[in-house]
Amino acid sequence: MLIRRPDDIPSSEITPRMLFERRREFLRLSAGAALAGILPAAHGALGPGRASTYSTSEELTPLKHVTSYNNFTEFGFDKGDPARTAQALRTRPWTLSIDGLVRQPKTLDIEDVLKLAPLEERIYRLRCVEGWSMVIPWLGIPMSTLLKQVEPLGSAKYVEFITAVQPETMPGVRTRVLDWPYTEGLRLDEAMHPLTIMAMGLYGDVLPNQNGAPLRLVVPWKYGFKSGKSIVRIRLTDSEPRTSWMKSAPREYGFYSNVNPEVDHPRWSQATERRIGEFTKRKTLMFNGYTEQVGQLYTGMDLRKQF
Ligand SMILES: Nc1nc2c(c(=O)[nH]1)N[C@H]1C(S)=C(S)[C@@H](COP(=O)(O)O)O[C@H]1N2
Ligand SMILES: [Mo]
Repeated sequence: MLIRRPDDIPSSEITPRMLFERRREFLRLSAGAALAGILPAAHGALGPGRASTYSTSEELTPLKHVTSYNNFTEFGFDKGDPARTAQALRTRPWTLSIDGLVRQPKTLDIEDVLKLAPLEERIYRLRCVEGWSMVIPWLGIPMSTLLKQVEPLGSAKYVEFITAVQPETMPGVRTRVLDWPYTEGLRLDEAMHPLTIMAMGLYGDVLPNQNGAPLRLVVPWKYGFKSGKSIVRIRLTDSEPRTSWMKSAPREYGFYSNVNPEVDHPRWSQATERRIGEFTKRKTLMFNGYTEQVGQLYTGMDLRKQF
């Protein structure tokens, strides 16, 4: 097999994935990189850019789109707002509390969360409920690793994710569009599923503020809004938590919010999506394409009613 050196390749042929890998190579080589301490020492079990059970091999969405086309209502309502305004977000000091129905409630400093386990690379599709999607190389740890730290009690059935409120830095929280803080929720078995991660980086670097620094939930088979950004607290409960979106529009946003092309949003179809950076629409896949991994979590449920 002929392997071309990057220098031989015209820049028009350089793909986001190649940029991503070069960037990681650069970070690996630069001992002084701020991220050196938190990046995996080796390329991790998955190997660089290779498809695995957990990663898609689809083309990555260019970094410039991932960091400039965002939903982060605390920082404004236009897709371009968070890239500018979220620069004010204070991400240090930062603590994460995990409490509720657990044997060992804990408040962890962000630096300790970063050291809990080696960061793993996961290339996931992200499908927004509004009908667009991206493919993003996340760095994170399984949510189960985090939850095991506090030893959930047998009575714990659900997990609530509570995100930061910084009125001085977040213009959005001075409005009443949502009931702040932005909260989300999962069933405990969904939160413990190996696909569910707490992301701390993307594209081989620390998480940009607009993508939910320093800690952001990622649940790839659910609509993007389930992936709460800038999380400060995780609470285990015995009843289904009410989320910010359920409170604001219960007919439109259910607790499960699994990506499902067969169940329309009351105001639009969910059958197709536009990959950011592309023009033609593609079909939306059941569970965002993760049926093999997560389908069994929902056997016996009527997904039209429990949407
Ligand atoms: N705290 C918080 N988290 C949030 C949101 C938000 O408004 N506030 N928006 C959600 C929505 S609707 C989507 S589609 C994704 C977008 O993530 P991205 O900007 O990293 O692509 O973040 C989700 N997480
Ligand atoms: Mo979204």
